[in-house]
Amino acid sequence: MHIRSRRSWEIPESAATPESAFFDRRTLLGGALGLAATTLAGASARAALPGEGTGATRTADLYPAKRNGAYTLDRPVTEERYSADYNNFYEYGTNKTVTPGSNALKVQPWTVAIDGLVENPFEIGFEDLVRKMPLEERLYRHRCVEAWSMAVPWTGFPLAALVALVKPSADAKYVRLQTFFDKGMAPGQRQFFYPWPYTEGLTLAEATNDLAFLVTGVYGKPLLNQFGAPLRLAVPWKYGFKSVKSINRITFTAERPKTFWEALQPSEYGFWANVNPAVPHPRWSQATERVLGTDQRVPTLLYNGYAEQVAGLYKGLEKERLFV
Ligand SMILES: Nc1nc2c(c(=O)[nH]1)N[C@H]1C(S)=C(S)[C@@H](COP(=O)(O)O)O[C@H]1N2
Ligand SMILES: [Mo]
Repeated sequence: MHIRSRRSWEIPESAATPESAFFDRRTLLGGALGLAATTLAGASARAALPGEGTGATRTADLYPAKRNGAYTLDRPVTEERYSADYNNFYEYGTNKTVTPGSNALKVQPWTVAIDGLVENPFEIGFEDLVRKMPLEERLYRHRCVEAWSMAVPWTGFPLAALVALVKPSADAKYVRLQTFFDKGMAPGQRQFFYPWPYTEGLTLAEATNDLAFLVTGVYGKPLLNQFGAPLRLAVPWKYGFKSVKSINRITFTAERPKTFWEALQPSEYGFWANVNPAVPHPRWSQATERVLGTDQRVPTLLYNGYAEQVAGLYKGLEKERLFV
């Protein structure tokens, strides 16, 4: 499954590919079933170029959105041809080439349910939701736990704007965000040993921090499927696995949500997962990162460079495993 030609710049991750390494072990157990599912996906979806397979949400008129100049970068924006061709999206396979398979993701119609401990639970069509929200473009860094990174112009709206709309009740302490669950649309979800649907969570304080962003587009147009269309999260001070894709349910809870990766391997992928170069992953260093589209490794920054905005969220939580 992972046998394919690699470009030279991809090699560093073969040493540090936590999610795949874990998967490989399980695949041996899953055996033929896993293979059959993957082959099926390959057969039904012809190879697509980055840029194909989406735009189906009828929201293209909203792009490009005005850039919010408050969010700047210390590095050039990663070219789309790199970021759109090197993705983690386990619903469509465990190597980085998910674009052809993710053509099977149908984003129209798409409904988002907002429920749990809120005054105003509701279900809303994706298009209606986007048209209610203040769309803007922000330049964000993204740091995968596997030690690669990119810098992208996301379009979306603050998660805080959604929280304000639904009015969580006093006992709501966390926000759980979930990906769709549809084995017909995502062959990876037939891998029964994964705790589908992909689930992530934030404290309410994190969710209402300015940086927590619900993303609907990138590079000045609606999200391509492989980026997690039509709606994904971007929490750039945390490792990339927190930025859950293709969200269709957002639930406010009193208990800390059990996340997909935490359920699989809690010692390696915890709830907090804040970026910290000084705290190594149990199997590799997090001190540096390879920037997609380059051969360069650059130093990784505390909270991925966003310490000023988010460090205060963690006062009093020093006993927690904030950086794993
Ligand atoms: N539903 C879902 N969301 C997901 C993932 C996934 O496999 N499934 N992978 C995560 C990981 S590990 C990373 S690094 C980012 C990758 O985002 P990108 O492919 O847009 O770069 O998505 C995150 N969100
Ligand atoms: Mo990741």
